[in-house]
Amino acid sequence: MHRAHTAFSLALSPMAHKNFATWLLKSSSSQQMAKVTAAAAVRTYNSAAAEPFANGSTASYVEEMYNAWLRDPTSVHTSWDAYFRSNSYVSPPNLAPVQANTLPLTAFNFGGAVAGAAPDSKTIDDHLAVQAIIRSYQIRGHNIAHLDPLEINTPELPGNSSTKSIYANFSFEPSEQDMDRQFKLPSTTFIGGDEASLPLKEILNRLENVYCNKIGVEFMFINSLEQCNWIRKRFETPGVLNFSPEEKRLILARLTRATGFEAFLAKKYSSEKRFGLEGCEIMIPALKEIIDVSTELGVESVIMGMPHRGRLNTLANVCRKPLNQIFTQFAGLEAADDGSGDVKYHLGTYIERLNRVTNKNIRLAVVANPSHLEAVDPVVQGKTRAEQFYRGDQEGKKVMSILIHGDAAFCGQGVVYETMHLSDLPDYTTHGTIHVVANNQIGFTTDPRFSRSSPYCTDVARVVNAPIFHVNADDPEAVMHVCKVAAEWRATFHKDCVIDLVGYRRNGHNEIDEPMFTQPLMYQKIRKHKNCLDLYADKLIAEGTVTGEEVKSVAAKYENICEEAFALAKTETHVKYKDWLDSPWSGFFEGKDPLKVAPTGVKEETLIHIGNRFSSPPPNAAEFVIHKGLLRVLAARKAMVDEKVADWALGEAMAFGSLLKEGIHVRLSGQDVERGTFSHRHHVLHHQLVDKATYNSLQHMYPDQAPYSVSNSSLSEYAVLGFEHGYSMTNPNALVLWEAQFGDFSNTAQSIIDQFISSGQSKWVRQSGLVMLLPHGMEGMGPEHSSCRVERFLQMSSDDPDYFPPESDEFGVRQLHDINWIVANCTTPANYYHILRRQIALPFRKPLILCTPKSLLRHPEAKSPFSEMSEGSEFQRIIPDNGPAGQNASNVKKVVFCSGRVYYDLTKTRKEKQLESDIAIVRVEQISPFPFDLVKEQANLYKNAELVWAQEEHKNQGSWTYVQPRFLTALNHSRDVSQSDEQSSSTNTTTTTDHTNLESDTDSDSKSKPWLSRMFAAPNSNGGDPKDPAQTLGGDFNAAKHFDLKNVRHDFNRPAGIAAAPGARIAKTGRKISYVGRACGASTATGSKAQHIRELNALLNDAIST
Ligand SMILES: Cc1ncc(C[n+]2csc(CCOP(=O)(O)OP(=O)(O)O)c2C)c(N)n1
Ligand SMILES: [Mg+2]
Repeated sequence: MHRAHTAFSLALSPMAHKNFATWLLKSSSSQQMAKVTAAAAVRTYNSAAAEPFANGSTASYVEEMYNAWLRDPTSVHTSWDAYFRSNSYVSPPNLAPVQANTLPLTAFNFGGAVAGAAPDSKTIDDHLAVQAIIRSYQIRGHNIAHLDPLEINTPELPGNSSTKSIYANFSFEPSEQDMDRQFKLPSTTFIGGDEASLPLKEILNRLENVYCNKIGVEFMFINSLEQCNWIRKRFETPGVLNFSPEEKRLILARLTRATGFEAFLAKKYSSEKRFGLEGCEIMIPALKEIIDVSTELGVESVIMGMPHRGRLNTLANVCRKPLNQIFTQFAGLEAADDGSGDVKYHLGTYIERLNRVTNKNIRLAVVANPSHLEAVDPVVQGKTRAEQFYRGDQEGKKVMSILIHGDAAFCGQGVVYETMHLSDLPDYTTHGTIHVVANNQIGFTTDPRFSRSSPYCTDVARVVNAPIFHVNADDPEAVMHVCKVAAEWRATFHKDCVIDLVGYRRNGHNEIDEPMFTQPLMYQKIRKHKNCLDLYADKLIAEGTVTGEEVKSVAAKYENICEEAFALAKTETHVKYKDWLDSPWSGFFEGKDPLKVAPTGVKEETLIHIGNRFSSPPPNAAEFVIHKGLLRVLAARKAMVDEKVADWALGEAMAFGSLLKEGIHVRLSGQDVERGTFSHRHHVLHHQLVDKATYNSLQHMYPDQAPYSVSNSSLSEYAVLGFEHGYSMTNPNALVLWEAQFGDFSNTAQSIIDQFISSGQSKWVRQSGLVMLLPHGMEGMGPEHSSCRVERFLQMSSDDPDYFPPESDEFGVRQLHDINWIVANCTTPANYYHILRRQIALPFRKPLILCTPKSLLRHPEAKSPFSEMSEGSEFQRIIPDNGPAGQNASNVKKVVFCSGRVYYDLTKTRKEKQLESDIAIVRVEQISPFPFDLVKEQANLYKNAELVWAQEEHKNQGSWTYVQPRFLTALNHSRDVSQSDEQSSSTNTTTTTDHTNLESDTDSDSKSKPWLSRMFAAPNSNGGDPKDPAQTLGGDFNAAKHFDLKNVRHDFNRPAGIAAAPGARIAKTGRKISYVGRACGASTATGSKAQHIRELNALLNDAIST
């Protein structure tokens, strides 16, 4: 523990004999206190938001002081004098009703005072002092609570001096007589139960017990009196910590399982890393208690995110994942199904089962998480939000998330803060998350004093006013109480809260590590420390709740269960990744031809309808005052619709509108996306005179359309991209898009990109159709804001540069099926429209990384006729030259291949130089997977031409290093199948056999009926409606049909794990591709506009010359 310890007992020790009220007025520290109190009083009397400072004693006290000041300004401290002189204080009206928690002095029933007589000033002072002490316990009791089972930290630790000095001034030395005096309890405490007053001794005892024992509650920073009182009541009411014998036995049984599980693994797999929970085993009963109480309060589905520590134990004992499946993970078996898998303490799961305590059905999912600590947090939140959305659970009463953290990661990782800040945003809230910190007071080998600057590892939660419940992990009953309160808090206020389970780590970071190297003293203590189960069993035996025999028999029973599962695991020959899916989509893949893409063109009348709606003001236009500039935008849109052409914004709206019509939910999120960073989108029109009155035409396209959501996000990339990724994983029948403000900002979300988006399917068999919109283009805006670093995305594309897959009509879709993601840079609104629609038309889901334009948004030539979006049209992976050069190919001297907005510069220069017949310009719109077939076709068309690749990005950036080897492979005209490739196809056939086995195997497994998968059926033939509950109960889960690459792969793409071909860099045909453009550069662009223009002109001159 690393906290600012404070010896509150000092308040009772013989310190300077000064009464509290006098101190408040005169002491040197009083100025600060006075300001706080005065400010609080103002808040109360101005009836602003209820605030804990502004209640009880302080308000009455200020009133008293005000009266004194009126009589004699010199009788109060100068700070009060200045304050009252400033007229800031508003005296409460005499007849005003007494405010909640504000007691007039006359309400006190002062012990010893004669009834009806005015109390003397000492009585008043003493009462004020007692009230101040009650309040101090509430505010700072946690600082000296006994939270650390190891008791390593003492109040002597540095960091406590500031608070110590405050307490020193609170000194109130009651005499023995005072201790027996009755003091009226203010309405801000519940320690009295039914008693209105208590002897001082009892008050102090009770406070000490509530706030300084094994629970430390941080909550007084919360800006809601109601919430503060709610918490006070939950902890202060006498008897809250009394548990029935049954409850105690349940805790013991659960703790036995949690402890027994780790012990069993330690026994059977002594040399394996498992990141055991020893020292914090109470986390398992704690999670179960949270889930029990939440289920009782209406929750039906819990989505959890957690790191390595205790993950297997959670899967086994919280989710009740079959133990044999867990043990199989230790056996190092081959996988029977697709997916490269991940280590066992990263895999996800979901389970639907009966909660035996509440007798209600519950669905539990643990989201697969990467090694990158806390990266899963926003993903869990996005998934939770999506599940709430699809269930129509608008207040989060049925679906909730629990995030489990390590102490070092919780305070160290910035994404925790970013995720916390999503917690109360209307389009991102999950209506309260319970955070559980498995606080073992260490991070790998680093002590808290070297890993954080804050007193507690949980301080980040204070920014969102989340109460924080610290609890000693060696006190199971205290832990259960805290968990119950946390679950009730979430159900009552739908806000985040934190449980800080302060325990220790019995072993090293993993079981093979030696902790004595770095924490010798701590581990000497740990070695001598009894484990929590033994401590609790001893306690229950001593108090007669259980017998020693019972304790032993519960442990033996669980060991037997483990042994049986262990024996069963030994009979397994393969692991199955399907067992570790956190949200399978059955009903989506079933019965689908994995190579059939639905058409993306729509009827022209649909485009016209959407265009008209999109360009119209709200129906009540007369009352809805729109900005004049936007009226012009709408008029321009209308003119385009009349001409049947679309610009970028209109093309996008056509894609969204047509998908919404087909029942596909569309969600666009990112910074300033509602208007669009470049002021081109304007999906939300704002009434110029009425706050919060808005109109979003895409929500009103068709009466039975799917919901459209467009949300300006917080200024975060990491958390928001993670959130949208999580959202996209929940239901395949939704188009989820995240837009970066500028493409380069996506690099602050790099771990979401690397750990989830690029690799999600291969690591966790988890598909996602998420679209990342990344504004990209070298437009002289300086080193930033130019490039979305497309080269990085391309570098992570999984297609083989040296392998030309077999050609067929399905070439394009086969490639998409096999790749990890799609990278594209479209140059026309029509192609943008098609690629968005194709995300949904595909029979599987792949993330789409889309470079989007900036200046092209208004470029007069970057427009598309409706004919390119209507029925019969489709996405063009390559846009050939369709001018004079394309029509007379044999005369063409040079073909310039390019991608993105530079196309428009190239055509302009070509026109200026009158080289339209000599130079063809071909646009590669889908960069990855590389359109080998179409590049080959284009090269063949221009048989005699020189081939160049022109790009505006520097040579070491952009697409060049990705396209160059692939061009050469394409120019070879034939597949370069080496000897090793022939072998690889036979290897693949072997794998195929396994798949066949798997199919029969999983048919019998289909009884497991995954819960989430049954919620989402594929859309029906007329588009389907994912909201229709009849549809959400689709077919059974059948893993074999999920990603049945066996139908696709054969010898199509180079199978994974097979050595690549030598990588011919010179085409056998003798043709080559040359680079035209900027030299290598260290930055994405130059900061000088003049330099930028010089470089661009050089590029255009080089490219457009014969
Ligand atoms: C983002 C990130 N950085 C570094 C690591 C390496 N690492 C793995 S565990 C660990 C310590 C974690 O400490 P804590 O959060 O307290 O969890 P504990 O292991 O103590 O349960 C570190 C630094 C990581 N996994 N992720
Ligand atoms: Mg730790």
